[in-house]
Amino acid sequence: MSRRLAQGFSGDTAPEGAPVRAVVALGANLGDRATTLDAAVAALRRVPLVEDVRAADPIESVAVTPEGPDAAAPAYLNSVAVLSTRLAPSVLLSYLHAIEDAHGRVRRERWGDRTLDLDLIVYDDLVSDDPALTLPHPRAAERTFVLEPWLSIDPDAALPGAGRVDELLAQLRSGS
Ligand code: PH2
Ligand code: MG
Ligand code: MG
Repeated sequence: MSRRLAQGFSGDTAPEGAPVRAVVALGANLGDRATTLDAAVAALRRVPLVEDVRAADPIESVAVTPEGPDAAAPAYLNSVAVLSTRLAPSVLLSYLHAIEDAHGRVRRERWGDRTLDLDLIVYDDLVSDDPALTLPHPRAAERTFVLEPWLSIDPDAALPGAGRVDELLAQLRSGS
């Protein structure tokens, strides 16, 4: 766990209540995906101490499974929201889980089909290996379906510890 996370974020809010930037990835591959993603963004806007939510236009993507891309599985709609918050990361995560639950999320197998998935990708510049909330999200750097919508709303986006999103995306696309 990083020192800031250990010392500065034990309460419900960020230190001194200063707003920080957070990035949330949204995904859905069951049900009315577009309506669900719209509703999830609306729900994010209603979370207390969350402001300035900006969401990317959703993109469609082939389901990635532990065995690799699976074109036979229901395809995903993916988006990314950038927001400003004074919530501590663990509290923000709890709200994300509550929004997932409100949209009928059933937790069965890992990476299984889902009505709604909300992942906290970045919280300020925090780097943490806490298993309850690893930051940045450990697989974000290799997920086109996260990086592409994120870059569309923030051309200067960067993943702490991994680099600029435009460069990560270029590497993924060139297969390097
Ligand atoms: N999420 C997963 C597993 N696989 N594939 C795509 N295309 N999009 C996702 O959001 C996604 C996935 C687990 O969270
Ligand atoms: Mg996910
Ligand atoms: Mg998730």
